[in-house]
Amino acid sequence: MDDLRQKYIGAIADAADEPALEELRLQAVGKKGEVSLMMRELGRMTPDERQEMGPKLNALKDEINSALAAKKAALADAALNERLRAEWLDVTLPGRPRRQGTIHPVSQVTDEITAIFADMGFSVAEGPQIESDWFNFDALNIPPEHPARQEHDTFFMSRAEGDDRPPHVLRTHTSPVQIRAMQETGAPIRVIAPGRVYRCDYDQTHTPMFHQVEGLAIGRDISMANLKWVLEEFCRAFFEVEGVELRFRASHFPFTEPSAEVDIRCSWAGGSLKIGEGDDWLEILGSGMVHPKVLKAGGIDPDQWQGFAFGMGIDRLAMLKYGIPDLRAFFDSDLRWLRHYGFSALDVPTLQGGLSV
Ligand code: 2NL
Repeated sequence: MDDLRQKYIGAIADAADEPALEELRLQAVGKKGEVSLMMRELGRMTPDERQEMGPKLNALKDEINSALAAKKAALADAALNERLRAEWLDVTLPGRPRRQGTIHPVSQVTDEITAIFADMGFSVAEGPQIESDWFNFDALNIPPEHPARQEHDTFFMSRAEGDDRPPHVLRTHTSPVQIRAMQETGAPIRVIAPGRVYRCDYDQTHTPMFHQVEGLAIGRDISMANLKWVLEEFCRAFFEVEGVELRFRASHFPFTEPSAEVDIRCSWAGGSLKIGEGDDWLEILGSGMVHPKVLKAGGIDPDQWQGFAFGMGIDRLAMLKYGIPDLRAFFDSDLRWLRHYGFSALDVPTLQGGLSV
């Protein structure tokens, strides 16, 4: 029995892995194991022999089982240590840099608007942000003493003493871009002019720089009916609502006659804005038939040509579409809030609606 003890305790200590250990367990204390077979012999012994051998065999069995358990634990420990060594990682290494940039909502909305009007045959015109007061005002039928000049809260460029060239201003609307486009292209013409404009004003709904898009369509017989269709198509595509409803309210602008302000049907129920349903109206743009004097300033004969124009605030459209409450947030230096509204670096503006003309 001492031989048996020596044999198994030694072999267990030397076992290389768990399968080897299991093999030893079966050989020693398994059903047909050496110790188990010896225990079966007890039945054939005399009571005295049994009295002596029984406890010894039980002790041997216990001893082997303990050695197996201890070796099993030691093997598991060694395996864990090996994993810890092999899978070691340096948590102090700097992280991989992540993309931080996002598309600005104003840029995205500008692209969305451009895509929609492009589908209706409008091209994009651009022009200087510093304009002569002729292009910004006179050409738009706003003569020097016109009250609209004051209402525009214009930023004037400073002039050196004795410099009496005509005053220049930061453009207060993108209309001068369209005057230039008319002068360059003549009629017929279909353009939109998106871009930055400036007015000396600052509160929750006004920033001194904001973005406007104006549109202009001149042809032989372009009418208010065409204006109405173009604006309805635009709103349907932009707000992604099939049943948009617009309301044209008579208004006044110096550069259009007749003029209309346009409201869109909406609901403020539950504190959130829904476009295209409900009993409320939201003003979204100004429009009208281009004034003959403005056509003339653009070098177009008002006896031969006519057309419509409209203007709207891009920032406001972005706020309405994406539910952004405060205009000033757009022009903060800290743009982390953009992520809250779902603007990501990978967002690519899409062609809206699939309009056809
Ligand atoms: C508004 C109103 C408007 C225009 C802009 C325009 C341009 C030319 C000729 C005639 Cl070149 N009109 N632009 C016309 C009507 C309204 O803007 O409330 N904008 C935010």
